[in-house]
Amino acid sequence: MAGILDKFRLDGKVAWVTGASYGLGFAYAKAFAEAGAKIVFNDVNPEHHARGMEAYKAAGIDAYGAICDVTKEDQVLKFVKDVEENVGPIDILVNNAGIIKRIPMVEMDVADWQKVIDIDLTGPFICAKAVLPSMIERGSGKIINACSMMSEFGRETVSAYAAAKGGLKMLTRNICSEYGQYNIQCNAIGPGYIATPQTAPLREKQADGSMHPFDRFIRSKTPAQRWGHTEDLMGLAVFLASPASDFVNGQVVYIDGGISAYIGQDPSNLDESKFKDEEEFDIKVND
Ligand code: NAP
Ligand code: GCO
Repeated sequence: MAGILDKFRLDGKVAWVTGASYGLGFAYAKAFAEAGAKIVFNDVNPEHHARGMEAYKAAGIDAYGAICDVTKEDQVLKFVKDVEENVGPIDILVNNAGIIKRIPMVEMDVADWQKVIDIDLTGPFICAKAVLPSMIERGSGKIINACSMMSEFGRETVSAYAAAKGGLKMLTRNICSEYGQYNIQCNAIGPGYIATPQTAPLREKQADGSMHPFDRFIRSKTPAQRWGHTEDLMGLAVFLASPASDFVNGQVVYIDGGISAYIGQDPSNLDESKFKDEEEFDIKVND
């Protein structure tokens, strides 16, 4: 008799995580592998991709990886065709690849705006469109989008990113609405502030060795007074990729340590001596 934990297994499934050489994407893929899935991933930076392949190997994961830019539909269609030929049809897509540019809106070039929109919103459209026909034909599929606190809240300097992540929330709901009839579930993970290369600039120590003002700020907005870690998100990723979530559709599940439920406290009240330094990363991503 199958038990409840079997519902969280991914045995025999092919999971594609975009932008998964490191960061949250790597954590999602590692969790899927532990649940039994075959992992495929893509990236754009050849050096990062090579490091990613090594990291999967070191973790005992026989991942299929390729260089593929999610904003280029021809590259995505070739990637999906190669995966179907070499691995099998894609059962789970995680639209994880994403960038951020922190620039005051009035100073932001249209080119910078467009790059963020292309990668963070159009990329998920292109990748979902590439896998949906096969999911429809097979009568099942899971699509998980990478939303964000910025799917709900704005903040200074992240106009393009917030617009993209807000749009991605609605794309999630629309894929649910249009394709739920084919037993396809499209949901989103909404992480809070997680320690990865993308957020490393927000934690950099100041010249005098003191805490980055944003680091102190975000801890004052988080009940647990800490940054999230990639491990914190792995359980939710497996849940949304597995049969355990077959009746969950069109949802953004926020996993933010309580930020979205808490008005926050005066950052000067925080006892900095309690804080542990976050992991440092040697991968620098664009800002
Ligand atoms: P990250 O450390 O910056 O990693 C981003 C990944 O996306 C990298 O592997 C990067 O590959 C890849 N990528 C960028 N542009 C691409 C493109 N055009 N085609 C294919 N891959 C591309 O980011 P992260 O912190 O792990 O975040 C992952 C996702 O979660 C992002 O969508 C982010 O917006 C979202 N998110 C993050 C947080 C957080 O606090 N960290 C919170 C909420 C949501 P290369 O290295 O090859 O460029
Ligand atoms: C920022 C951060 C955030 C996180 C994440 C929060 O500059 O505010 O980069 O946007 O990346 O999206 O959920």
